[in-house]
Amino acid sequence: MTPNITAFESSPDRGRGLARDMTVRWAFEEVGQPYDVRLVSFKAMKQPAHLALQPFGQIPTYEEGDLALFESGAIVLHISERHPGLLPEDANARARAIAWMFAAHATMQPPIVEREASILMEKEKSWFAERLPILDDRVRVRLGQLSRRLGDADWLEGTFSAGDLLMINVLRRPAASALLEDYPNLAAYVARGEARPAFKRAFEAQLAVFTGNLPAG
Ligand code: GTB
Repeated sequence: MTPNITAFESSPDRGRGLARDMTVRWAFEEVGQPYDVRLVSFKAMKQPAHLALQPFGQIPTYEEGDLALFESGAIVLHISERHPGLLPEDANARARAIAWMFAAHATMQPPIVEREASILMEKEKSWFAERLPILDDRVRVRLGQLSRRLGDADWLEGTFSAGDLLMINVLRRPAASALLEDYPNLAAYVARGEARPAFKRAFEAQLAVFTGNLPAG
């Protein structure tokens, strides 16, 4: 059975691959699993049918047979456990790759999302100019730590894993990528991820939703 995911019918990122369906699409492409996409409007995301799948009224969701999942990290973990390619066979290496998945979403992402939300929603506030450097510093602390850990390595734990996939998607968020020029090894790490054929296929697929060039059928 082909799994089905949801994505924005009309993405506010204008096809830049910043919404979380990109993460899931990339994972599918890495493991060679075909998938279907159901596009949803902002209105439909808040209706009971979608809330039954995603209690917070967001995309992406994942459905396959009797299984319905939400949270992009959980979906990528599920895909990685079902198919070879994104998690090492060795139990300890696998556990460490999963630790990096949690690190991406639970440690790196919060200050990045906080900076993003402030830039989007607080720009007109009298205190914004004072707050922004504080938020920048919080992101820089995490970028610096990650940069030191990655060093000259290509990937976080030897071979490319679901941990890298989630981490690179977090670093692609504008609130992080805007600061990456001060961390050349992280900028190169993101570029390496984006150069992967699976990333490119996922990117083209989400872009086709925006341009209207969807494959027939
Ligand atoms: N923790 C959840 C997960 O990882 O799955 C977060 C899911 C989430 O944030 N979904 C967003 C959503 O559905 C889309 S990705 N938002 C609608 C809502 O909450 O009402 C976040 C996102 C949205 C838009 C851009 N953009 O335009 O650049 C980038 C990222």
